[in-house]
Amino acid sequence: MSLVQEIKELVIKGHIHTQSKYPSDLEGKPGVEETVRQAIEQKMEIATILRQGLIAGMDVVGEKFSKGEYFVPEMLFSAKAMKAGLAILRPHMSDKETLTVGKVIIGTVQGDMHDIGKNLVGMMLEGAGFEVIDMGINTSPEKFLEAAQQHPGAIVGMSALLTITMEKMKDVVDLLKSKGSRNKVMIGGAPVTQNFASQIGADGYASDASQAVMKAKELLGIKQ
Ligand code: B1M
Repeated sequence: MSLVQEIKELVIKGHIHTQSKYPSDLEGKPGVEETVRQAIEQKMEIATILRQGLIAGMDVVGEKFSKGEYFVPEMLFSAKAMKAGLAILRPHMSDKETLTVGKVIIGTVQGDMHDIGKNLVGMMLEGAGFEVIDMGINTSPEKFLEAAQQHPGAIVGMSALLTITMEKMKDVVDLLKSKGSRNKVMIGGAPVTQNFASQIGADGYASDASQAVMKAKELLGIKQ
């Protein structure tokens, strides 16, 4: 197997580094970190490592999640492995090689402290080449507006896990509209539905992290 293929497989399996105990059959064997370092030492093109290794791996993970072959824990390991590989690669990337496909501002809405799903969505988006601006939890409509104004082309992504806090999403959409924002808005979280998204005037809804990647690409007109 070529080195880049190995990186892809290691991302799919979520094996971060030699000491990682997950998955148990790979414990003690090189993970994404060591393999990405090796590829850099062998002067493999950075864009190849990124696209055909890390991103290609996360694409497969997204597909597996959509088909119900992977669940949240597997996806989290893969996303962490992808992130670890990206951290090693980043200092070697030129602007051209970062291959950012678009920007997404993402935050959990005001009054809501749940961030596991939001973080997973953020990691999957990064894995797909998006620049992610993470606003954290308990994000007020004003903070979303400020970020949207700083990044006019970015998607504003909101997550809510509580039926009472999902109402805050409407406040953000209304505030953005009242200020003439042209940022697209994508929402998600366990109580959120497509119906609710349509009701409040959000541009997109995604039920899980891999759907979020597809929806973000669709909203920015990026070929899938
Ligand atoms: Co809370 N909690 N919680 N909680 N909690 C829920 C959500 C709840 C359903 C549990 C229950 O009662 N059965 C319930 C909400 C009921 C409701 O309103 N419908 C609840 C409650 C009531 C509360 C408190 C009020 C409890 C209390 O204090 N009395 C309190 C609220 C605090 C607050 O936010 N103000 C509270 C607190 C907490 C903890 C702090 C203990 C902890 C959060 C830790 C953290 O996030 N750092 C917690 C947890 C862990 C949960 C459960 C158990 C799990 C949530 C989770 O992480 N799921 C949850 C019950 C459950 O869901 N089984 C529950 C895994 C995660 C990967 O899924 O977040 O859905 P999810 O994200 C998915 C999709 O929704 C989607 O993609 C993700 C990945 O596939 N998605 C997006 C999410 N965001 C997206 C954004 C997008 C697109 C897709 O575009 C931008």
